[in-house]
Amino acid sequence: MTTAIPTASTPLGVGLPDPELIARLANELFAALPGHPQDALPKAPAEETFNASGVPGAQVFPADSGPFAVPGEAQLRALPASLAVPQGPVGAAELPGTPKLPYIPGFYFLDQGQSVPATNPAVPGAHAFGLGDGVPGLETDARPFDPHAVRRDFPILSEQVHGKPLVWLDNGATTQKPQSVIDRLSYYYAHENSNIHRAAHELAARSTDAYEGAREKVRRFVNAPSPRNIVFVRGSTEGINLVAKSWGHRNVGKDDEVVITWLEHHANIVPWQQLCAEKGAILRVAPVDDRGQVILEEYEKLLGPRTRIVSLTHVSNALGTITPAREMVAMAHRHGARVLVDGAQSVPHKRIDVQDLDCDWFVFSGHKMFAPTGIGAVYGKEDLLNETPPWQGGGNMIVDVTFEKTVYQPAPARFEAGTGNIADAVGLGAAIDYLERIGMENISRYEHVLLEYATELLNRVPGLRIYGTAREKAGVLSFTLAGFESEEVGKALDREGIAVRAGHHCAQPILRRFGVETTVRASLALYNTCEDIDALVAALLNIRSERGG
Ligand code: C6P
Repeated sequence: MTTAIPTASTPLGVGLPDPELIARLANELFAALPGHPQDALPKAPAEETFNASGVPGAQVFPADSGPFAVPGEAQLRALPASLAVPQGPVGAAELPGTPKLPYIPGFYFLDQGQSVPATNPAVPGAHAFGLGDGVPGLETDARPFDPHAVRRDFPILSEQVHGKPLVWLDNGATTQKPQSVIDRLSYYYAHENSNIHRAAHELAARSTDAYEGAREKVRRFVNAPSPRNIVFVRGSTEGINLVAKSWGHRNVGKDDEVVITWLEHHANIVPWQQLCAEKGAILRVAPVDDRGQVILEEYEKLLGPRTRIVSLTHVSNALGTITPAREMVAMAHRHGARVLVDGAQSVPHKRIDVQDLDCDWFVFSGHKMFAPTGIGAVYGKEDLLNETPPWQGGGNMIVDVTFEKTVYQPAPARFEAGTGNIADAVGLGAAIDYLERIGMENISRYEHVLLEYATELLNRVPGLRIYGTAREKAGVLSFTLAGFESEEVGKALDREGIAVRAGHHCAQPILRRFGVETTVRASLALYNTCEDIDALVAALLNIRSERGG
């Protein structure tokens, strides 16, 4: 179904700005689109949420634990190109024209008979919390992935900001928390709070079980062989520093080389720069092409006998590029180098398998995957962790202390000196339960549909340029709007209740590679919808119209 875009008597960009007209035309534009891809997904019942509270006795339990279904590549088909927005005379200079991309937003159909396999294998102890472990017999009973039902799990998404409904598009900075994570934290403090590993009393046992249970969930989430591979840290930044300042300090020497890519976040540049400066080592940087993809031939040329470590991002926070991490790890290993993968931006969006990646370390932050702030993890190969000296000393990480010497615990305790962030580790476990209940494959596929929809619409906003067009891309839309500072756009969007990040995204080198100091960044998560994208695009059109552009 198409709707003709009406002819305007005041052509946009030529006559006086008319916000009402812009708003009406924006509405017409959206109406003329063939539909929101998400609308073709089966709907969950209005009252249903996907929350698994993770708290014994809590009421917010899902009706069942069946697998979810979203359209997969084989299941999707776009409507014919004739449904693309027609070119019209209306404000021809300004109104978006026909789609430039081969992708045409359209209706998608889900073969109702198909189901996505259960992703959450039975977990010992999960029943105690009523969590979404695979329930035998439900595998063929596909339940819909309904982003609106997902949204109901996140109380903050019902907030009003400046009198407008909150549109949270700053997920790259941090994600919002589902009720199950919030409940799990209060349950911990109400019933389990104690220091861990240190006492014979009941609460110490409860908190230790909860903390170590969370470690097991992280192990399962990244498919590590053992919980001994998982070290709790504050987040990705601390994880990278741990490796640089412990393993790096011991193993990188004068004239050795450390390789990173142009895509890196400052957290994956500065610790290596510091290490190189201290040791007289050399930092080498693999370049990217104009789409923001690592140029593998150039990367390979940087690898050699002096390369001690490669540290690369899995997903770029500034551009959204998904790097060919598995291939890059293998290439580095062929040269005898160790590899750290920064998973800060990949964990909320795609299934992680550290054994398949074969990386030596993998770091991530809980707060970017719906868990609390101040907690994250380092996965490390066990022998590597155990041959690496601790980077901090204190309680919890020792076997024996005399004034002459200290014997350290094996991993992971040797890297967890002092009282850790126990409650938030437990909260991270609850976030993992939540994600696994929905299924990471389902999340990836849904976000991909959303990314394509958003890319299509944003490309129609006059003067808007998207940075980062990698073939493999996660839900990050980094853009500039001609004639506007990024901060100005960010503030104007905020007035509409739309939260994006505007600035350098702690990734200055890659923005400068594209000739800009700042961009506006909208970053997606599983609870975002096409309506969120529509709101963003309408607000951007308004911003332009207010300036008379
Ligand atoms: N990027 C962003 O808005 P911490 O702060 O330790 O949780 O994560 C650091 C970090 C490391 N690597 C990548 C790829 C990242 O994106 C981040 C955090 C946020 O893009 C905050 S600057």
